[in-house]
Amino acid sequence: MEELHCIGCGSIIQTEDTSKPGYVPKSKLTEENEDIICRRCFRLKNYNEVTPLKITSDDYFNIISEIGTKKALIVMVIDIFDIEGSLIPQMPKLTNYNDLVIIANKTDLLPKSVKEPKLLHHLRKIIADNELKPRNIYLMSAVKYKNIDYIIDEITGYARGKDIYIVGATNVGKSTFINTLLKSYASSEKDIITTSFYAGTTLNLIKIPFGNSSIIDTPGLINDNQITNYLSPKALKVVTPKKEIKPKVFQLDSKQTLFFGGLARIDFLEGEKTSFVCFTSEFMKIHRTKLENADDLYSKQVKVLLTPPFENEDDFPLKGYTFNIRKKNKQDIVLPGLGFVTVSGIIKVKVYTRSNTIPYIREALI
Ligand SMILES: Nc1nc2c(ncn2[C@@H]2O[C@H](COP(=O)(O)OP(=O)(O)OP(=O)(O)O)[C@@H](O)[C@H]2O)c(=O)[nH]1
Ligand SMILES: [Mg+2]
Repeated sequence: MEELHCIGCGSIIQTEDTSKPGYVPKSKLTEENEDIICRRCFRLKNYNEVTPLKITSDDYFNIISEIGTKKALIVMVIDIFDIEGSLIPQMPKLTNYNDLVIIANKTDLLPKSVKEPKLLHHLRKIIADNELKPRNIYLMSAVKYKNIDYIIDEITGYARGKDIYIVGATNVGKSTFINTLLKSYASSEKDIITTSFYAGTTLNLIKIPFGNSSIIDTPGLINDNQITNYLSPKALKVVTPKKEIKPKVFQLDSKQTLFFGGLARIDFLEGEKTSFVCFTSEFMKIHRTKLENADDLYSKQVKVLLTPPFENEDDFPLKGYTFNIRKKNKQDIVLPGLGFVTVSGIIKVKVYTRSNTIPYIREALI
């Protein structure tokens, strides 16, 4: 039988093993078998039901290594809400130093007051610090179609007829971008590629003809420091913002603590009373308490009052990092994958996050 691929996730279609990618019941295979989708994609598209199934990093590197053998344009998509978690410094090496372009997606989640030039300046710095040398960097919202036409013009210009590979960490919106592009340019009416809020949706390359060349969706790299890879579907729904983030403001005295569910914590150790402006998902529960009660509260209330994580889920040992903030300008305390908290003044804080996602301080975005 000729090898068939699921148009939703790229898996090779098979009829033997329901627990493996690409499963389709034999009875569903027809003579034509055009645009076939596997059971997992069918359930995701129709019932938004997740069948957890992830590729291993070995699979990922095998799949992605194909790109290194070609002359291609590499488009790395990152998540503006989790820049550090979604940037992959080793991408040029993995793709044999083909031309690179970087797109920062999900800009619709940032408050409108964010100034794009400032954001781009900030991105350029992080990208350079990671020794990446893209031909260009763009801001985009794949769901809101923001900048899509301009970006498509630009990347087809850079590609000059070569294939275009859309790469990046899981869940940054690679497949959503391609669906948007197909709806704008190939008058496709519905989403062709499966997308979902759960990380690890695309499982293999999906090649789509585009002008004289192809645009190719790829699976996401599962990044150790990306919090989305550790959360259950239920927890992910809480930490992922659905719309423009409206900050929540807390006036704190020193010796007070903020909990972000049971996923992060900020202790205000020293400094004058100041505001902590929290840019996190609208569903995130932020709980204020006295520092002296914080340890006790966490041990009694994690998974109860402090959620996520929820009952029966893995709980995260939190690890603390101390920062002395002494800058005149406002600074952001970044809680990777969860958002950021803007502070000002000379203060000392201890910031706790899950051990693989390390918090850091940056110049305020806003
Ligand atoms: N707010 C917002 N959400 C987006 C945007 N683009 C994608 N998403 C959401 O991000 C989630 C992941 O999107 P996908 O397109 O499946 O991401 P992917 O990079 O293909 O993910 P994998 O295939 O798992 O590597 C989905 O819930 C999308 O709706 C965007 O521009 N803004
Ligand atoms: Mg995908």
